[in-house]
Amino acid sequence: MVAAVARRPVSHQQAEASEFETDVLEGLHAIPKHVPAKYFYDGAGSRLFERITELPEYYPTRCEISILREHAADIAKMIPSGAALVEFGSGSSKKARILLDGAAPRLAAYIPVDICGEMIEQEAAELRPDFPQLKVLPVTADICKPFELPKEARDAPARVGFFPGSTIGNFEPHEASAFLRNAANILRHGATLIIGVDLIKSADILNAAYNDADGITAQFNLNLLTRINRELGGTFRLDTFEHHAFYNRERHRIEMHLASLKRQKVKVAGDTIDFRTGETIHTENSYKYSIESLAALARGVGWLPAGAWTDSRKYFSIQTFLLAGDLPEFVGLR
Ligand code: AVI
Repeated sequence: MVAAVARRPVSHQQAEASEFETDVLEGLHAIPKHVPAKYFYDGAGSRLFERITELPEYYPTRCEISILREHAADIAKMIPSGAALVEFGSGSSKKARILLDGAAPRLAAYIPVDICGEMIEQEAAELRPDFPQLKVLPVTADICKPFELPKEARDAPARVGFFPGSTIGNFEPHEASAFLRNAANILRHGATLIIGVDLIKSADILNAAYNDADGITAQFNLNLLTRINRELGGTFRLDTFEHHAFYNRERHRIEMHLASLKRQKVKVAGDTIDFRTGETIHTENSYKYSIESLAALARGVGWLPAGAWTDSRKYFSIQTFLLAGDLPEFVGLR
C-alpha cells in the first residue's frame, strides 16, 4: 500500500532556501570547492555591489552608461515602433531609463524581468510617474528558464530584449548560449537583443577592477560566508579567509576565490567541510568577450550581429543582435 502524503505548498522563498543549501553543500563537497555567484546578492551583497559600481577602479558601469548616453539615438533606432522592451534581470532599471528617455513614446510596454519580485514591483512603481504613458508590466521569473511575457508584449509587432551590465559574463559560455537561446524563444521571430558586455583588455586594468584599494570587492566576496553562516548555520570565521581575484588570460575571465588562511574544519548545515591551507572556494567567473567572440556565441543560437558600440577606450561594449528576417546594415563599430 502506498501511504498518502499530505503535500503542503512550498513557498518561493522556501524553495529558494533549500536550493541555496543544496548548491552550497554540493559545491563545498566538490573538488575544487565552489559556490554559484548568484548567491552573492542578498541584501548586504546587493548594497556592496552598488558600491562596487561607484569605485574608481570598477569602470564597467560608468563605461556602459556613457555608451548608452552617447549612442542613445542610434541604439533607439534598433527599437521598432510599437515594440515591447523586455529587460532581463533588470534590478534597478537605471540603464533602461536611458533607453526609455528616447523610446518610451514608441513602446507598447516595458517589461522588467527579475527573480526578485519585490524589487521590480518597487522599481515599476518608481518608473510609472516618470513615464505616465508607458505600460510598465513587471514579470517575476528566472531569466535563464522559459517564462511567459504579458499579452501586451506577445501581441506587440516586435519584442526587444535588453541585457545590460555584462551579467552575461557571469555565465559559463555554455550557460551564456543557453540564455541566448532562451531569450530567442521568449522574444520570438523578428526580435532584437541589446547586450552590454565587458571587453577583453589589459590584465592590469582588469585585476585592479576586482581588487579595489578600499577592499569593497573583498567585502562583497566574503559576504557570501556571512550569508552561509546566517542562513545555513555555518561556522566560517571571516578572518581566516582571504579574497583572491585574478585575470585568467587563457580563459578570458576574472576568477574570484576565497582562500583559507589555515587548515581548518567548518560546519555548514550540519556537514563538516575540511580546508587545507591555501585551498579556495571558487566564487565567481567574470568572462570578458571581444565583439567577435560574443557575435560567434550569438550566431551559434541564431542571433545575427546588427550593431556594436564601445566607449573611447574600448573597455566596454553595447552589442545588438537580430533573430531573423531581413538584416539592416550593421551600424557602429566592426
Ligand atoms: C554583476 N557582474 C557583471 C559583476 C562583474 O563584474 O562580473 C559582479 C562583480 N563581481 C565583482 N565585482 C563585480
